[in-house]
Amino acid sequence: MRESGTVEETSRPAARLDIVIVGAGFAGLYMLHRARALGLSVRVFEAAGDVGGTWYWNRYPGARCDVESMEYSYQFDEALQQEWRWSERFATQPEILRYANHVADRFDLRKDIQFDTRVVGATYDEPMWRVRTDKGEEVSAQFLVMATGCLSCANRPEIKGLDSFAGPVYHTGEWPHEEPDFAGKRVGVIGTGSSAIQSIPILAERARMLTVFQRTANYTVPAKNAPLDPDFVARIKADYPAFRARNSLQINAFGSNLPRSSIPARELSPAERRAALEARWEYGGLFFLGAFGDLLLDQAANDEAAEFVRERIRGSVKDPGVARLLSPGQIIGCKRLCVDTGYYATFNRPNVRLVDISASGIDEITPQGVRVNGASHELDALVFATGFDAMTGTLLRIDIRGRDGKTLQDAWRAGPRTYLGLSVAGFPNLFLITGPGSPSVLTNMIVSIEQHVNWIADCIAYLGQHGRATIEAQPAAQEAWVEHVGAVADRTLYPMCNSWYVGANIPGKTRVFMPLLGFPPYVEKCDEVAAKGYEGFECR
Ligand code: NA7
Repeated sequence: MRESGTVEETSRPAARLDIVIVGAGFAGLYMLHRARALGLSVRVFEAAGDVGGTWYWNRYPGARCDVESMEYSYQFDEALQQEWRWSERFATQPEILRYANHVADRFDLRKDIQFDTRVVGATYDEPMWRVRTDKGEEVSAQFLVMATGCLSCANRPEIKGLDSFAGPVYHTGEWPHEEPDFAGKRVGVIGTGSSAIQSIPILAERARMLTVFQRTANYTVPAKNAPLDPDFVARIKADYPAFRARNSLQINAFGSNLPRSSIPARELSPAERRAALEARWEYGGLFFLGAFGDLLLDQAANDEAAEFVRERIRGSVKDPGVARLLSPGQIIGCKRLCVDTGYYATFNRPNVRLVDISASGIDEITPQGVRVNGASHELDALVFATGFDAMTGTLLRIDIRGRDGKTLQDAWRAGPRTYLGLSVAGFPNLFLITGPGSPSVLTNMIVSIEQHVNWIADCIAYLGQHGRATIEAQPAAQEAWVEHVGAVADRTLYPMCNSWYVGANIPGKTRVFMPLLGFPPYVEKCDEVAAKGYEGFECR
């Protein structure tokens, strides 16, 4: 199957392809590689000027992965994983972007990627998808794969007066390629999520004055980042596949070097609980949440871990009033835990000030700065670290229309509904990579991406081998799946706070816990569905 037809030969559709992939981040790159191996004609559309997805856009100072670098890479090619060298325990954004570029070059992927092109619409016109871009181009394809990422639609809150601000305004998720010069400037940061927590220590060093506007205090644990130990790397590379296999058995598909404890907090003595928390704090990173088997299941266990972090905040921040403001009250881990280098200590600097906006938000933005509770904070530059319309935002801003013209917006009005997070009833031959209803953001994303891409590629091959042209989720299977995702979450503390996992950060967004907890049982289910001839799907 090769591309037939060109813009010159036909007016509509301009090109007939086997598969269109939207996005050239880690998901799109690997999907392209697998599609080629199947002999499919393929084109990738990418809004950015180059590959990398999340790591192309999130180039704010301090941007770094919170999954260890030896795990945050593809495993599909042994030579690739042997040859690539990470320099630190947690890789920086520039290093991860270099890796994405290396993969694109190594597998000669760019020639099938159309950059600077945003897909604006896709309509199912049986048996093909017609895909439209912002360049006025239209192509048709049998399969449409959305490799659009989970955190790719920046949340820019509407704050009164924003347009009047005299200085430059940045968003961490759309950071400019030319690094802004903050020397001598008064910089304001709105938000205290992961992006803010990574960037604030660096911005504080660069700016004359840094003002942080905090709506909700967040928990963060030290990364304990360091250069990678060559012996550690050699041990992993001596049998990389076994290391990958151990990680994929973890609930979040990473972290087998220090697995989550299976012992509930109540079965430990106070001294043992304390020792477990201290050991995990010293080890650094997200491993902290694995101190007790029930840390995200039991309120008392969670309270103890939360209080441990608050104690550390009081120990780091000299001004007790600031320490109190920085101390979160919510469940630890039910908003994504942050991982930092020097965050709390940054608030001891004389040029950093914390402004509490929890009570009534920001009054307005003026040409000179930000007003809160009637008080003006004068600024030369403003940084929005306000996150994303996560998991659904990017998909819903594309005009996707399935069978009978039904829009995805309509299908997801009461929250996203998928079967396995991979497919949507009424939208034949449309695949989502790490879509809502799959473990996605609760896992090592690259592991989840590879699992999805492999499943989709195998599915397309199966259809070809069995003379079938379409696959579509059955509504009943989808309903059961949506219920399952919710039921799994409801057994935990996760749905209890205002996180982006439930869409609470976006005004008006339907509140549904979107990712599925538990990678290993999910993989088993996907494999079983495929083994049973794509159970829960209609193949025609
Ligand atoms: P997050 O984690 O969603 O954080 C966004 C921050 O911005 C958070 O502190 C929000 O406060 C704050 N926010 C959002 N809207 C507003 C408004 N309108 N006014 C004031 N403050 C606001 O995004 P990140 O980019 O930091 O991290 C996203 C993920 O990327 C992260 O979880 C990692 O997986 C990597 P709130 O807590 O909603 O009160």
